[in-house]
Amino acid sequence: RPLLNTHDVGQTLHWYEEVGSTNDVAKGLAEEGALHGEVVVAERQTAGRGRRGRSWSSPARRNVYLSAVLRPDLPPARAPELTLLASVAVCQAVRQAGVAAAGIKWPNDVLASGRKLAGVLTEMAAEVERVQWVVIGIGVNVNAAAADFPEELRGVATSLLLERGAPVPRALFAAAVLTALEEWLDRHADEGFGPVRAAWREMSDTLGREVRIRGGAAELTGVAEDIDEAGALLVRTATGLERVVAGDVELLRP
Ligand code: BT5
Repeated sequence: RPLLNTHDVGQTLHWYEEVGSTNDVAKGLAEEGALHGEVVVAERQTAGRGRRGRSWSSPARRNVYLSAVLRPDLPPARAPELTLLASVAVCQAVRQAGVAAAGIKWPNDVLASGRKLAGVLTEMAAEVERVQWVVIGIGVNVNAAAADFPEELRGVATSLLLERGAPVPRALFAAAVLTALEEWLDRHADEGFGPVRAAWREMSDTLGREVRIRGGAAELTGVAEDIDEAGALLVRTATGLERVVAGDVELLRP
């Protein structure tokens, strides 16, 4: 069985020793007409990005930093489904790599032992009706040791190495992520969001938990009950059920 078991995703690979952000490189390629499934991967990033202008710590040759150009046949309003889909693919690959207890924090984090192991950053360009391209950026801490993280991330971030106690070959792991990503994209194209939603629920570290949501339309606290058919988080608050489409989730109790 080949390492990379895909038709499209990752079959064209743009490899860099160093970039600012793989998402920025992938967006440039997408604008120039890159095909569905082209992937940018880098050994390190000097300006790795999270959401809302936050940064992504990207030490050299320890972790996986990659971005896939996708051309899904979707209206722009459904693009958020792809963030959840990518989180499911990453969580699946992480579990296969031996971290069985990994789970997903809505919308884009993969956690283990309550610490962040991976993040997903989705960006897109759309016309009125149709998505032109989506870039899905994935950062996974693979072989980072505690000392590879900046001070402020110690106790907040973890890696496959720290969770398993043994290193994981990065190329093998990246191939597993891309293979899982394509499997879920194919399934999403054929069957819609339903199967992704079911897998997300099973992998969720968020549902049933008391959460505080910040950075979205409003700040609120309640119990995360479910995700809806569009991937929005449904939170039961003292005053009713709130539908959250964007924001940062803080898990309030174990
Ligand atoms: C994310 O943002 O989690 C999305 C991260 C996406 C990174 C990939 S790497 C390849 C591609 N190219 C890019 O430039 N980006 C993508 P957010 O939910 O906003 O979380 C950011 C927060 O996570 C930061 O403010 C830190 O608190 C924390 N953080 C930063 N680096 C981390 C790391 N390596 N591991 C764990 N947590 C980290």
